[in-house]
Amino acid sequence: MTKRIKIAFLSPKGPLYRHRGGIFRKALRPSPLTFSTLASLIPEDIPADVTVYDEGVQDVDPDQIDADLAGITVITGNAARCYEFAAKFRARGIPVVMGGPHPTLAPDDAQPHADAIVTGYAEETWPELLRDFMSGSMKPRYVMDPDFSFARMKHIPFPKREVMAKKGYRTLNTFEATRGCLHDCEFCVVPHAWGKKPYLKPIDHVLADIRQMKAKKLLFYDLNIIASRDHAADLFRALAPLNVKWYGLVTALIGRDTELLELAARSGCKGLLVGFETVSKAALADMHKRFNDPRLYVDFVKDLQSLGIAINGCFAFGSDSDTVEAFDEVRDFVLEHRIELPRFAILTPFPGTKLHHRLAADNRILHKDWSQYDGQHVVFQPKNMTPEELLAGHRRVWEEIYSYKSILHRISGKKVNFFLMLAANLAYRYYAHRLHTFYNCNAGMP
Ligand code: B12
Ligand code: SF4
Repeated sequence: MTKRIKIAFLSPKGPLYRHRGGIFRKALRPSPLTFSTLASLIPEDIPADVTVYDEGVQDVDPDQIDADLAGITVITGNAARCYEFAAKFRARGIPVVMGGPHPTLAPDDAQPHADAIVTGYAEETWPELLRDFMSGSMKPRYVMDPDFSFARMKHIPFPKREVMAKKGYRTLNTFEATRGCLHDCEFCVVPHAWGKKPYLKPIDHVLADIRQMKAKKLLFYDLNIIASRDHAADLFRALAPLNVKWYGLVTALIGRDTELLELAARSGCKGLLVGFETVSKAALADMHKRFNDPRLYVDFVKDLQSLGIAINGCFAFGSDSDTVEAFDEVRDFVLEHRIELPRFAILTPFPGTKLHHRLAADNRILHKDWSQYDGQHVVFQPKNMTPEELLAGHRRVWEEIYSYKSILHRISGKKVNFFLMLAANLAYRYYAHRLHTFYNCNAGMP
């Protein structure tokens, strides 16, 4: 009989995302799909006990974890902490497997810290790795086949959300209808990590998953749910009769497609995360994101608001065209158009991205302390301001936008759910006014 194995899945976190802190007793975080997906892919003939340790919602002491195999998910911002955890497991003879965006983007960086790394999506490679592990022949690296698609999987299992249950997430109702994106924004990890194409899940499968979860309020983790326009339209049509409320991520291109936007609204869309990035045409050109047109933002925002869709608007500071004026320009846009839930990042040259290569070629990468590659630190030399100005301007915008007065101004008297928006704004406010306490740093430099 095959021996039963204990698999510990770990998601170490950087300080801002580590559990505790915040104003609410329960984490507002929805459950990631990483480990529920990996758990569902464990072949049936490999009996395994899976335990998930997520520092986003619990304290984790790797020295106390008993396992035959540790699987760690690594994003760049938490890579240093992942490596710390991995060293502790390996010192006790527990083999470590790493996967996720960072090993995919920078495999040679992750490799020395793990017994095996998995790059790209792991639907095919993780089961193969487990079989090799059971036969004592685990290889150091498993690479996603470039032709991987959901269509060629014989069976797509539903994520095993029970492995995430009772951990204090706000909801387990997270889903994905697609992965990847077809655009090629210079700063984005997605085209480099997974190629410029969307990976589409069959709509029947997505709907069956939503039904079996009896989900009425749900979140799509898709990086750009409209990456395939036809798939998105079919999905929205199919969602409509379910009478659900959903939240997801899109590009501003949805604003130019009235039919798609109305379909989204009719299907129960109540909130969209939109990458506006900036209100400057020149900065958008720097980012290779010319498909965003700031002249159309105003109407787009109005359209979403009239459909009762709340906007989680994302902005990034630090492009080559940005001067110190950029902070006030973005702040004024957010206030004037009353973006319900804005968030601001400092442009971050994640390894592997075109932005990273360009800045490295120009000798503008200040350091590779990955713990500061989190969108909140300055890790490169900006063109038209100093690193200190970039850090200070970004912080100032967070603080000004998350004053009580600004919160009420942005969310009152709208079609969106006021109490939900208030709770989300207060949670952001907590961090907005404490960024410096989470990051005990000087201009982002180590
Ligand atoms: C939930 C989420 C979070 C959560 C938790 C993420 C975590 N892992 O710790 C929170 C809110 C904490 C978070 C924070 C941030 N996030 Co985030 N997040 C996501 C999100 C939306 C969903 C993750 C998910 O469930 N995906 C679905 C699962 C099925 O896919 P997956 O995780 O990629 O896993 C597959 C493979 O990668 C692989 N795999 C992954 N891990 C492992 C491990 C093993 C052992 C194996 C074998 C395989 C494997 O197998 C899975 C099946 O194929 C993703 C976007 C996305 N859609 O993936 C971004 C994403 C991971 N986040 C990203 C970023 C940039 C951030 C932030 C910097 C954002 C910010 N500005 O604050 C911070 C990080 C700060 C920090 N210091 O750590 C980037 C990663 C970039 C990078 N270079 O690392 C992503 C890809 C989004 C993007 N558009 O670029 N995030
Ligand atoms: S549209 Fe979004 S997900 Fe797609 S490449 Fe650009 S930033 Fe990345």
